[in-house]
Amino acid sequence: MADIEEARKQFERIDTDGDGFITAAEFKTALAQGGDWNVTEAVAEAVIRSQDVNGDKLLSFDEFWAHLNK
Ligand SMILES: [Ca+2]
Ligand SMILES: [Ca+2]
Repeated sequence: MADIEEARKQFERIDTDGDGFITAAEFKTALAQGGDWNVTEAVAEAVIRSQDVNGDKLLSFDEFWAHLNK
């Protein structure tokens, strides 16, 4: 069971424009900052797609949280 406070902090760090949704571009930037420079836009999109429940190509906190608890 992940910690929801930690998850929220992590989510907010990735969601750089603070609109409450993580885009593929934001995800890619976050991974690059974490030192993972091999992640391309296509990979980031695939990761978002794999966690995106409602198909809007954005990751909401609920979707992010659900994935952590799988
Ligand atoms: Ca955002
Ligand atoms: Ca979504």
